[in-house]
Amino acid sequence: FVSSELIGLTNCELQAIHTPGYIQPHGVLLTLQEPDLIILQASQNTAEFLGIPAESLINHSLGQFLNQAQLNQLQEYIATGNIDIYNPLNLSIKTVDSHKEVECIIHRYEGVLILEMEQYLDKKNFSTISFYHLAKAAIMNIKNANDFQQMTELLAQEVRKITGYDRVMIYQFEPDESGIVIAENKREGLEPFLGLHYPATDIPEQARQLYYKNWLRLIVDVNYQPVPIIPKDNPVTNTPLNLSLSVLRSVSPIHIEYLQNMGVSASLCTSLITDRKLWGLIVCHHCSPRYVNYEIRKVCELLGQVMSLEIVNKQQQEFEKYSKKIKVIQEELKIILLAKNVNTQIFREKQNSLLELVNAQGAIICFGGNLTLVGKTPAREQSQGIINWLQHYSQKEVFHTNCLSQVYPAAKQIKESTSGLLAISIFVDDITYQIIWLRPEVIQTVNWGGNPNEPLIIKDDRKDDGIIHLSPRNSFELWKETVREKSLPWKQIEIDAAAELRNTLMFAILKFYQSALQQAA
Ligand code: BLA
Repeated sequence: FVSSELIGLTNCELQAIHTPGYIQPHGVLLTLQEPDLIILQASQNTAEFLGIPAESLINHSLGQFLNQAQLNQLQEYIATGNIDIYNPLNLSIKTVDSHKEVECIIHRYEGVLILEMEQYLDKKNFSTISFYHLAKAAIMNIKNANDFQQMTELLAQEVRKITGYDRVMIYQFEPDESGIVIAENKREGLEPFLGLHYPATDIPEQARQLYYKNWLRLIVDVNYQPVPIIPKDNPVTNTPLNLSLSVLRSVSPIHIEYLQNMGVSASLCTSLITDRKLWGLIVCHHCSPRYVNYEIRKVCELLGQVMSLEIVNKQQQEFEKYSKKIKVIQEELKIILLAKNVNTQIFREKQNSLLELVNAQGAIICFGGNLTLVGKTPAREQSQGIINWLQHYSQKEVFHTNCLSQVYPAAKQIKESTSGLLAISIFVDDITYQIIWLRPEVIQTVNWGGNPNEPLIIKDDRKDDGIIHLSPRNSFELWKETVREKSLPWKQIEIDAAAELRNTLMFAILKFYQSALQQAA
């Protein structure tokens, strides 16, 4: 449906998105020399904002448009070495004929002082409730969540309430860097993306690295004309200006095209970071251009930061719940195995426990040629084929794969039940005892967004050039290609649970042998 050649995935990896040389046009950017705050670089739209062309600002002081009191205040803040905490500074700018109120955001990055100004666009759009109250109300609501899923849903709901975007999604990264929309709050009438998966390439590595450093980014209008910064190289560092922490950074054109193709006009995106890793994103979309001021953005950032901690807590709780469940099942199987003679029938009786132990959908149990199938498995003959193959392929005590067809091509025919395999084996006296758990192909198990009974209508995003263009819908299709014949990966806790059952089984077999020997004696 979409091939990587068409969209040039490698281009994505190579793009230096932190040094685009351009900003978005809803503000101006200046870089300043310290300590006298001489302007070194300026975005080319200063004439519209300040009434002074960029060329005339360079090598001059900020005094051209700020009064002495404002300059002194600025100097004072900068001297503290901790400028960020004073953001945003509300400044009154002298223009040719009047004054203009702007929000000014300053930061220092790699030794360069960067000053950005955003004009108050449409003031009435903004809530009069203070930063503190907005954040507090949202956090209180989210804290009421009973579990992890509800927490993510409330997070999406609260962010949408505060920002007013048409759609807010919580996007979680998987271990392979692909991602899923795990919660969504949207305006009625929009196509749902809830439950859909996307390939890792949709948010390439350098973007993820940047979002780890900078928690927030805003795109006011995807149809903007990027504004160049002149001169391109910073005269102090002689390198292109690094906009990693800038609020006006111009966005990668590939991503802009992605948003355009999905009918999105504006976005706001906040990072969720846990254990020093980008865990996910809060992605807000609007169908028309949308600006939210610095304060509202900061509320979102704070929510992202607080919720990042809460995610760790809630996930730890879920993990503990799951560990407890596994322990109970282990105990149950242990008692039965040690009380009876070891035979495959035991597992037919206890099939739910056996499958739940490692979160599998089917299992093949084979003790000395005696075959039992439980749950979703291939037919007997094919199951026997897997047993025969595995005995030759791996003598490991515990063997697992989430893509069996890679090592056992015959598995292609049975991918609906058998894309992933986790096996324990015991070899005693020429007799082999094996339990093999099976998982279906991921595509068969994903939770579909929207109504699963309604057929999905996939919009063909082919344009005049015949190329299929980027959008979540067709990149979901691309993701499906990347997970063909694969199951969900086996988690370490599941592999450990299998290994522990192997120990129990081993113990039961030895006990059986011992009593057989005693009887013979
Ligand atoms: C950035 N891609 C992003 C971002 C998201 C997505 C959320 C963060 C930037 C933002 O919106 O502010 C992806 N958006 C999604 C997904 C959904 C969504 C999956 O709404 C699902 C509903 N993008 C591609 C491909 C490439 C690519 C194939 O799809 C590369 C060839 C690149 N995406 C790309 C780049 C960025 C990006 C370069 C960084 C943009 C920037 O910050 O400059």
